[in-house]
Amino acid sequence: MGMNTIEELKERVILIGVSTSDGDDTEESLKELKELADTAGAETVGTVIQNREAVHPGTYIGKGKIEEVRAMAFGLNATGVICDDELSPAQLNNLEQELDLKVMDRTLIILDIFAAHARTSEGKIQVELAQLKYRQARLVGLRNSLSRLGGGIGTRGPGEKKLEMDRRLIKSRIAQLNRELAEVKRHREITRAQRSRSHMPVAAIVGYTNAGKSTLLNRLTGAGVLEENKLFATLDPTTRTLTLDNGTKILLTDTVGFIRKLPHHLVEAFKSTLEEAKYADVILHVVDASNEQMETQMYVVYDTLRRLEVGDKPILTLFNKTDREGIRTDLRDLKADQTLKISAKTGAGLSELTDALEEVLRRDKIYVERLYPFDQAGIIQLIRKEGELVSEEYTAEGIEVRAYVPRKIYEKV
Ligand SMILES: Nc1nc2c(ncn2[C@@H]2O[C@H](COP(=O)(O)OP(=O)(O)OP(=O)(O)O)[C@@H](O)[C@H]2O)c(=O)[nH]1
Ligand SMILES: [Mg+2]
Repeated sequence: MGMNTIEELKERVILIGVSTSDGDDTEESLKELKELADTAGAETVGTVIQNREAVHPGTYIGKGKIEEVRAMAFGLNATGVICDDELSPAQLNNLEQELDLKVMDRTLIILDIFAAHARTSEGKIQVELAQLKYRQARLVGLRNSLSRLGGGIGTRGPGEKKLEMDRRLIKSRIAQLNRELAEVKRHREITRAQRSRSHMPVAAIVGYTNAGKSTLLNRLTGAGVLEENKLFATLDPTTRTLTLDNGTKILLTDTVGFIRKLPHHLVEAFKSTLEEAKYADVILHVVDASNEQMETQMYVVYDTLRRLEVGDKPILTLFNKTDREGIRTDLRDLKADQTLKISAKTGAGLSELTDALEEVLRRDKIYVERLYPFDQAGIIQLIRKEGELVSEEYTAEGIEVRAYVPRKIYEKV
C-alpha cells in the first residue's frame, strides 16, 4: 500500500438520467455513459432514471429522487454520481450538498477521457482549454466535489496536477492557451496550404466513437494508429498517403470520434481538429453496423458535421464490422452519395471502397481523348501530375492520350 492508495481506489458511481418524454433515448444514453465511466476508470454500481417534464433547474432531479439516490448510494457503497447531462454550476453545487457525494456530469467524464488520451501538444492544449473553461464557472461546486476523494475523475489533465481553482489564474492560463492554440492553428493552416499545393485529394474519415475509423486507416495504409475497444481512443488526427489502383495518391485522415451530447467546450476547443473534414474532398463516414444505436449515431455524426459547418461534400458511408453475426440487411443512408458494406478488420469490401474513391474523385474531372504532337509532351507531364492518365500510345502522328483532367487545367490541355 503506497501513498496513493486513495487515488487508486476505483470510484463506485451511480448514473443518473432524466427522461423528458416517452421513448426518448435516455436509456441508451445511460448505457453509453456507463461505457464512458468505465473508460474513465469508474465502476458503475447503479442506474437511476427520473421521468420529468424537464430537468430540475436547481438540482437536476427532484427532491424525492434525491432521497432515493442517497439511500441507494448508502446501500451500494457508492462514492459518487454521474449525471447524464452537463450540470449548471448551481445544479452541481446544490446536488453535491444534498447528496453529500462526489457529483460529476457527462462533460466532466468526457473531458477526463480526452485528458488521458491527448498525445500531441495540440491535443493537450485543446483539452486543457476545454477543462479550464468548464471549471471556470464551477469553482465552488467542483472544489467540494473533487476534494471528497482526493483525486480520481475530474482531477486528471495535461495542465496543473493540483486543481487550479483560482479565478484569476484560470483566466490568464486560458488567455495563454488561446494564444498557443492560435499558433498551432496557424501551423495547421500552413500544412493545409502545402497539402493543397501538392494537389493530393484529401479524404477525411469521420464517425461515431468506436466505429472503427482507426482500424480502417490502419488496414488501408498500415498507419499503426491505436485501435481500441474504448471510447475516444484517438484524439489527434493522423494523416497517411494511400495510393489507389489507378495511381492516384490521396491523403487519408483519421480523427476524433463524435458522440451524442458532445460538450460545446470540446467542440470549441477541438474545432481545428474536428474541422479536418471541412477541408476534405470526400468524407468517409464509418458506421458500426453491429451497434443497435446505429441510427442515432449516424444522426449525431451528421448533426456534428452541420455544427462544424462542413458543407456539401461527397459522402461515402461505410457500414463497418459486417464480419459480425446478425448484421441487419437493410443498411441505408439517404444522406450518403454511396454506401458500402465493409469490415475494416477482415478487409472485406475495401477494394470496392478504393474503387468508389477513384470514382468520386474522378467526378469533377473531365474525360479527354487527344492526339498530341511529339513536341507537346510537356502537356502529358501536366496531365500526369494533376490528373489521371488512363493511357498513352505512341503512333506515327503523335501521342494518343486518354485521361481524366481536373477542370482547372482543362483549358491548358
Ligand atoms: N468485428 C470487428 N471489429 C472491428 C472492426 N473495425 C473495428 N473493430 C473494433 O472496434 C473497436 C474500435 O475500433 P477503432 O478503430 O479504435 O475505432 P475508432 O472509430 O477509431 O474509435 P475512437 O478513436 O475511439 O473514436 C476496436 O476494438 C476494433 O478492433 C470490424 O470491421 N469488425
Ligand atoms: Mg480511433
